[in-house]
Amino acid sequence: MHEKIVQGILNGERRMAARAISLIENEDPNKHKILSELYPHTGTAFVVGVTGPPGAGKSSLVDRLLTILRKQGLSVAVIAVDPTSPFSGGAILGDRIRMQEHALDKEIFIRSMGTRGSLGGLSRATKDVLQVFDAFGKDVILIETVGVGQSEVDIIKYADTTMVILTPAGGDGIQAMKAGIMEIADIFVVNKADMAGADRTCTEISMMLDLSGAKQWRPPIVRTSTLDGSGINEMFAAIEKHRLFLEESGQLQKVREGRIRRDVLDLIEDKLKNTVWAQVCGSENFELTVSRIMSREMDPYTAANQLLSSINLDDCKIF
Ligand SMILES: Nc1nc2c(ncn2[C@@H]2O[C@H](COP(=O)(O)OP(=O)(O)OP(=O)(O)O)[C@@H](O)[C@H]2O)c(=O)[nH]1
Ligand SMILES: [Mg+2]
Repeated sequence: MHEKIVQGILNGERRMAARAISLIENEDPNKHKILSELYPHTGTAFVVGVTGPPGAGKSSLVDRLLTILRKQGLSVAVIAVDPTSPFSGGAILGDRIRMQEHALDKEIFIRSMGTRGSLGGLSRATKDVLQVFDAFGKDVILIETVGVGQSEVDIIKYADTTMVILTPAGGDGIQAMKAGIMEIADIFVVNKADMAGADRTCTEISMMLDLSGAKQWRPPIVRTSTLDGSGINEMFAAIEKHRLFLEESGQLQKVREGRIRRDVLDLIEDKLKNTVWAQVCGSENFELTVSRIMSREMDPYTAANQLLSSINLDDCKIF
């Protein structure tokens, strides 16, 4: 079955790409074979992450960006990651409405992902779906993530260019904003610039950038309004500029290499952890050991040592 899917994807059959994505979301055992065979055909898509607080206008900006990218003749995929949504396998209603016009375009693939059906973690599933779109021949992949919890930091695991979307109303929030978000941004977008306070938000971001010291790339701050489309061309130009910077400075290679290194280590770590957990936590010996430690008959170091020696890694395989 997997050969048919792989061939279909390489031939540009949308239906087969959708099949592969469902298999990924359901942690189907065939997923690994498909992804392995697709892998030699990946690495050409440019991935743009769009993150920011709920309601900042991420989907509206993605929609505007789609129009520009399509005018350039590029084929695009959109992955909307919603860690708070229990639904997956279709478009989130709001996004579906917002991107309705594009949903009919054969060169655009829009996919929403929620927590359901991604047992291996949303981050892993997102990465796998990216590979499918990449092999499918998409030139650009846009990933929208809501900036809550870990997800906004996760985005740098797969995005080549990360745009952080803020709004004037969120002005106070910028101070409170975790340092993390400043570090991940390659481009700042102050959306809803039609509202009061955009100047102040831009100044605040600029000041924070001054404080964070000189870097090879200083993230530009772009003001946009999706109501009248102002600043959208500038936003696209900023993405282009960053892409050129990555390519010309050799950063793109470097970042992607680092990502591969971490990806492989993550896979090993996850697998090891699950194997060890299953063997240790499930054993009667573990409960006994815990009570021995409680009564000071044993110490945690000695206990860990003993438990380690009983771990069997023969079946510790990814697939
Ligand atoms: N005034 C104004 N409203 C905007 C602008 N862009 C988006 N909005 C509105 O802001 C609301 C949220 O827009 P979305 O594009 O759904 O924002 P989002 O960041 O994707 O939202 P979530 O995915 O729910 O986090 C909608 O009601 C939009 O109409 C803008 O430039 N100006
Ligand atoms: Mg959205």
